[in-house]
Amino acid sequence: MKLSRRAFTTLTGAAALTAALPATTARAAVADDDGGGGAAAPRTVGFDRYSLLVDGGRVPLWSGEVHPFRLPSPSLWRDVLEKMRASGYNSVSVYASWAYHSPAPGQYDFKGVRDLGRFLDMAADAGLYVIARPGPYINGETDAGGFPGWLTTTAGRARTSDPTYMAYADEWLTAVDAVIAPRQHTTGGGTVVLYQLENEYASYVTSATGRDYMAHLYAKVRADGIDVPLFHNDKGRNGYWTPGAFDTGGEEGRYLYAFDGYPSASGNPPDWGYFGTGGATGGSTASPETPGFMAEFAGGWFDCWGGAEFAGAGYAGSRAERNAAYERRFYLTNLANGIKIHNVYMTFGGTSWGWLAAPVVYTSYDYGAAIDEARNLTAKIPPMKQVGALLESFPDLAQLDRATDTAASSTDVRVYHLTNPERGSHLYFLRNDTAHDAPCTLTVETAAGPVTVPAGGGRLTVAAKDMKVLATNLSLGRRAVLHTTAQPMWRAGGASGDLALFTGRPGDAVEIVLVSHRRPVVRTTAGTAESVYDADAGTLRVNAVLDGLTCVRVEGGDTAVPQTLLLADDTEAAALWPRTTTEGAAVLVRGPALVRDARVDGPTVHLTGDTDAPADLEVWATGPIRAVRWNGRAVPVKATASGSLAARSQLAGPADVSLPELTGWRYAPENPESAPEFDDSAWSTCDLTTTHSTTKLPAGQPAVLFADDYGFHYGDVWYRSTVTDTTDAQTLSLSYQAGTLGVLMAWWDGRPLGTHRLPVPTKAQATTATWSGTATFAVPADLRGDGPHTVAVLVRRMAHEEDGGANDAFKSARGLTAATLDGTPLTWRVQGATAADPVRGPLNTGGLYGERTGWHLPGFPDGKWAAVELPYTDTRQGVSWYRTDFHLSVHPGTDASIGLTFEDDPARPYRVLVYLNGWNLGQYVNDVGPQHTFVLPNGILDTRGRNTLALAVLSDGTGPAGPPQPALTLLGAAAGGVPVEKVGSPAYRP
Ligand code: IPT
Repeated sequence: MKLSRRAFTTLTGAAALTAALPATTARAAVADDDGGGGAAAPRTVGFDRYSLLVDGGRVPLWSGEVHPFRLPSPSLWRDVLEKMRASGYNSVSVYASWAYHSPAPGQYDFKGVRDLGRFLDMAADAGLYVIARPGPYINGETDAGGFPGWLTTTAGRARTSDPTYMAYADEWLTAVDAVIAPRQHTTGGGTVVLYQLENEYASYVTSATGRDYMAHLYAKVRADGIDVPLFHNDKGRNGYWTPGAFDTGGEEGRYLYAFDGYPSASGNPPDWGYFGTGGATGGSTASPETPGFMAEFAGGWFDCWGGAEFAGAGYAGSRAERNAAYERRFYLTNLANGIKIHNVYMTFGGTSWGWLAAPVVYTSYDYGAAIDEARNLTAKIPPMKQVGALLESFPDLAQLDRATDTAASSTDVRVYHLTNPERGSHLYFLRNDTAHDAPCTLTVETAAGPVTVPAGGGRLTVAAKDMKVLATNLSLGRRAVLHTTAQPMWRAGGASGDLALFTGRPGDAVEIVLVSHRRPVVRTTAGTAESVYDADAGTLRVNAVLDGLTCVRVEGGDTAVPQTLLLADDTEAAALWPRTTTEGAAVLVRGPALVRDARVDGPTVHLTGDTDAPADLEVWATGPIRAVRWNGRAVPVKATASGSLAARSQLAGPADVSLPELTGWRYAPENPESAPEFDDSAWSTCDLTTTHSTTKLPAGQPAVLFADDYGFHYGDVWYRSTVTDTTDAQTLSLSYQAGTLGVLMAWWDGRPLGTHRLPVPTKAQATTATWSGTATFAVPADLRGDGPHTVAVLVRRMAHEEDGGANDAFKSARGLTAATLDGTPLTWRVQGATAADPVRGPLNTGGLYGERTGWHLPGFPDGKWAAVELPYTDTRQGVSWYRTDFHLSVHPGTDASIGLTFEDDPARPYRVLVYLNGWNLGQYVNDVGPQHTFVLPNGILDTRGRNTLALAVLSDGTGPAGPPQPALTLLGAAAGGVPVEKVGSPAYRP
């Protein structure tokens, strides 16, 4: 074997890393420039066909989707963002929901839980680039796909060049762009590097309507000062809205093509055609001059009411279906296909609190994502961290061409062979689609010619339904890898030594061959490894079977600076936290559940992070360090043979969290609206005769009854009608539309007539059906006769449809659509939610009497309500409220994530709106499910103080309505966390 030294570049540690500087470093550099008064280098975001170019340097984006509006506690945004950065993501992608920020035309709210700018600032502080996706249309399983309720009543087709719609869209864009523009990497002080114009806009691709709309959005966003590259998210790789497809004012070079992918997890990962396979477009990507850009790729999937999507297993089922091996197999296939901007939808799904959820989903939007709804890092995080660190620390992956096809010795293994044209490195992505492990050998290209690996004999294994990356000609800084069968994860170099980390499945036999023209000293300081020096070839071969952590120290030889090789199996890698500190030095920390931040100050490493149990702490650094501080406290350490500092004793885990039982319940029945004597004179009269709804006014109906047309956009609506002569009255017929699981209840002179409910969706129906129904009730014989008589109707309207087809589906009516007594229409008054809560926003409450009167709020005087114990058995048709206060005293150093859990006999037909301190945190539907636990976000939940819980229970009167005794449940606990500020929760005022 003969080694050509010139076949690949061996860069020094510092130079090799500059191309992939994390955003914090970039920000720090700018701050210095400003402070020093010197001319700052121009800040640019561009791209070529390989990758994004930030300030001229290649940056592949490894991004995760998070929706600030699905976590109504700004302090916790920081928690999630820091967890992402620590877990290898370098970007976060965010939808902004127009509806969430706009209670009415012309009104835009970016305060409190709606402070999008604060979220973007936190992302920058955490060192994450931002992909901004503010709509106007987002979809995202949100009510009306993110369109505000008030837009349902406007003229003109949405998502087209209709001038009325575009004027409203402009209004939103003006408001949201004022938040985003100052936070761009280019012209602002933040890290926004990309901006999405529209989402899966597939309906008007070939018409002027669509082209004009897209051109309008492009011009509008530019006029608002958005200067970073713009893109559209194509629903699958259709080649829609590629550069040149619409007028970008001659700026094709500042517009990118992007697409999304949600392939079945049980099939094989698809190729996207970038490297000439799998595409219908003649062997190239749909947009050959722009980098492969996956604006969304499935990081899980959503579940529907009734849980049909995961056979009742809920989001645990989603997480099992798209697990860690799925992530490796599908995401590495994406990278092998040349994707360089990769966004995983969702990475933290959060909660569709209030009335945010679209008809297709229930309250939890956990999504089976890598970070769960309770903010825990799941088993899906380690692969993300492994790949994220690989992309960030090995510039080889930022620029890849397809290389000569090659095959492994086993036909079970599919090989993608790529090469970096500038660095001479080769990457082999090996995938096994079979259900059994596949041992094989592979002939790889190295600077010393072809080598069949493992060179030391035996075979390498690609696990069943899994994928891994092999590499050759890879610089570690001062030394170089000729080939490795262990997946490289991270490297860093500095004065005290170079560090390199490799990973794989537990039990994997791996081989790493280093170039070393002179014989080095090799010591295995942790675990077991075998090393063989070949003086003729000038190589050092290291073989090991992955089992926890193996540490091999290579000293002397070609350089005096030691090289530490760390070989970690996945289990061990989960507790390894590589960090490039703001000073440019790098540390690798082993042991804790999370390392949020690392700072090197002289000989001291300052670390912040979390432990979820007593944990080891061991620190490697590329510079000379002597002391370690953890969350502000000095940790006694000793130097190890592995070149690290290790804590002399374990870090403490979290304090015990004890949660009180919920007692002291107070009870009040509601719905005075059903009683004949109720005064509805202040309600709106249903007197409109025209509507912009896509639902036609039913034949024979003199007036529009749709709730939206009277300004009631979310939650429950009441209707009342007075009937005079009903001597012969027989049948009351009530037609309504309400979204999945909608409910209608009716009363005649205060007496319950019954309940009608829309069915639980099947898997197929969950995303398609409109959900309307007609209830017919017999007029009670003893309540006929001379009037007046009163009909009262409550409609639980669940959500507006989304508008994925750009066909105004979100304008489909909600509430009553038609109402007749023996064929004769009635006249109605209607009432929904009163003025929007200025703090909690328009989606927090509907039109229940208790909601209109403040029964959900802390401080409401419930002293005269009846004291009850739960479970309380109430069989009324209608609404009842239960309130209690509870006190928590979680240790201040503990981040406890707490939920509220309901368990009951599923035969009981009732549902519960859960109000914590006045915030509507979701809807429990006892006889449908599948959600039983509701996450109570800290900040709204006071973990060291008093909280008010109010439950609004809606029952159909056919059986015991509960509710059961709910329990506070601990969903996660860590010592550490972020400081949590209280979310404003205004109390009741008479
Ligand atoms: C894609 C949407 O862009 C996104 O908003 C969300 O709805 C996601 O799906 C599903 O969670 S649409 C894709 C499934 C074709």
